Amino acid sequence: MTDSTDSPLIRVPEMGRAPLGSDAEIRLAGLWETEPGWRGRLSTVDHKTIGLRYLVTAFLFLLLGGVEALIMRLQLAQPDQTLLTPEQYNQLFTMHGVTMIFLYALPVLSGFSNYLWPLMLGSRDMAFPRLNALSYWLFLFSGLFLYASFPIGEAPNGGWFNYVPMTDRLYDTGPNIDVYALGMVLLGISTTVGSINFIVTLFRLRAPGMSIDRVPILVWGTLTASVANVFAVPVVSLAFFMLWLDRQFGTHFFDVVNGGKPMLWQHLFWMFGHPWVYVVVLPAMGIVSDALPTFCRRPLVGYAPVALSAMATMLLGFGVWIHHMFATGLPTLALSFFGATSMVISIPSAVAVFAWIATIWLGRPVFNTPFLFFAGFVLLFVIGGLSGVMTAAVPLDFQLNETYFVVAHLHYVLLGINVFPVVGGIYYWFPKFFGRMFNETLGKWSFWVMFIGFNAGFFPMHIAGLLGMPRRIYTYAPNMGWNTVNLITTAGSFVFALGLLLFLINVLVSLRRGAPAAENPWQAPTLEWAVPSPPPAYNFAVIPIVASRHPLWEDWLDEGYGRSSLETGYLLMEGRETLGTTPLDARPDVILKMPEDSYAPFFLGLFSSLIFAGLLLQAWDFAVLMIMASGLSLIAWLWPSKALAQRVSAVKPDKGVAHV
Ligand code: HEM
Ligand SMILES: [Cu+2]
Repeated sequence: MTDSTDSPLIRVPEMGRAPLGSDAEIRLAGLWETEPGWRGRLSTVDHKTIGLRYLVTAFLFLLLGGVEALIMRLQLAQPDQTLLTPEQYNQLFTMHGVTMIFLYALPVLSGFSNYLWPLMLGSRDMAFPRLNALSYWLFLFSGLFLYASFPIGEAPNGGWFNYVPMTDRLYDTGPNIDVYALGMVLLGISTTVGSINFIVTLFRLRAPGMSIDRVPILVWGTLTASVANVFAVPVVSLAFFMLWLDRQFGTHFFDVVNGGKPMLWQHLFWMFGHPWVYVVVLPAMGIVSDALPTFCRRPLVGYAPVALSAMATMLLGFGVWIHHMFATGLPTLALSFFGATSMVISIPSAVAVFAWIATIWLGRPVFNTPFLFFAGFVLLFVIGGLSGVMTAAVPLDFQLNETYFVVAHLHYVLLGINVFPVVGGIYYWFPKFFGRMFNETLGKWSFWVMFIGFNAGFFPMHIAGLLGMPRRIYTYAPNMGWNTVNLITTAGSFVFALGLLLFLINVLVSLRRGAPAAENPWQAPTLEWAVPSPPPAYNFAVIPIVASRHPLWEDWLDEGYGRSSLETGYLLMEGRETLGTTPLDARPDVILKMPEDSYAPFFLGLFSSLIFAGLLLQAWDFAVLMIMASGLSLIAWLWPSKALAQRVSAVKPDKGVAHV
């Protein structure tokens, strides 16, 4: 337990209880609830609403990207098909990649983290609730922006890594690439502000007693990813901005005729792109590390090594980007160095895999739906890891580069390590999100259909690659020997899509008809399961005091840390308030005044997106106007508000009251 004698709090918050229905609880609800109707919808800063919005929006993008993929698979099911023109195929695979990587894979994880972090950490919201709202709106608008030119047949078409010189104005004259370039800069703002919010929240908003070694692994995963984003995203934003300048104003950053450097693009892109791969998998691995133990009825084996492995992966992840460029004619020494680091990076992942397997092995697994998804994930992780190590071998990469082997590998990694944990995670937290249980039978069906469809669809792609089928081809001749594998791949893809559909049906049906869920239907160990399902607007009626890593398992684990105090805690109800604690050992430090709902984030998001629309359409006057409108929204945002001023209490700090 922490000591309060050196607590610098000036106004000592009252300790007490606020059970459901008590005066205090009703007062809290009044303070935190969002206005109903469209006013509330546009102005809310509640992290739970924002989290769900992220999840839903990202899922819609997954469906969109999925439909694009299925159309491509129809075209490739047989040789010499004419469903798509080559240009349409280019746009489809580009938009599919862009959608999945940028509009689905990270945002969906941000959705989980936004919803869950404050609940897991014992706080009433994220550190910067309005910034959180802004980050969502910018994500939504940049998604719409990236899709704006799709209906007129001018969508980005240079592949998701958009290599110059093919994407210079000389070779790609339409608006396609400008949409991609500006859209990515806009999305980059959203990712950056979101990441900063996560970092500050972790270090300042944990419940008292939740020292840094007691946070759930999802928090570690998202923290690591957020730190990486702060370094990686500016690189790619800069690259895309430079490309836009080249295209728009004739600068020569990448244009080789005038001394520009096309290779610079590849370096900048992959310095961002490879860490990004970890950004979209580490939080998902965190989901598994937190949820799997619940179904194994024991704590995760190796908490510290797993948390450290996330960080080690990320650090090494910044030193391997060259492996995307092995075939570009780099010096041999560079090849050996980057080949070696690319192999070394599989070590921390192996640590995590062993930890999960040991947890299953030593536990008493309950084979219900979420468990199936997490166990399936472990298997896919191993296959994806193996094919990854194969491409890290430089000579083999020369052979496999630009073939379907790479397509197979990247889907094992991205679907295996992102989609499966995400769907498992939604099943797992569904009762918490919505206060209802899902249908278990349908859940199991959705898993098996997805799992079988996935392997049938994507495993044969390895073989197509070994048979020499290049990626990004819109059709092939019948005598290449690729007919059977492609037909199986297409059939498998549709089976996988069917499984995903079953999952969605389950969600939609259970939302209305599911049995009511209790607070903690899985008997899980972490704090989010201590509040009602769905959680009230204020999350915690009192800020709890945490004594161990598994606050809800203390009775039977009996680890000797004492008991957490969940019913009695800090009341904090003079306005929207939550407790700020010290970064490492989480001692009470400040009372944080949290902002009220506001329209400013929505309008700032809207106007800044319109700046980019103006740049795209070369409507300079309009862009300037929108810059001014953004400035006004920012002033409205920052306008001093009485509610945010801290009233210093006349009462002297009373050590007894603040005792934790
Ligand atoms: C229904 C599931 C999916 C199917 C059937 C599918 C199918 C495909 C196909 C056919 C291609 C084009 C290959 C080529 O012509 O080179 C492709 C590319 C790609 N896919 Fe998927 N995919 C699926 C889901 C995903 C997911 C969930 C992600 C990421 C999270 C993803 C990321 C990518 C990427 C990054 C590319 C490369 C795009 C490029 O070459 O620029 N896919 N996928
Ligand atoms: Cu890589």
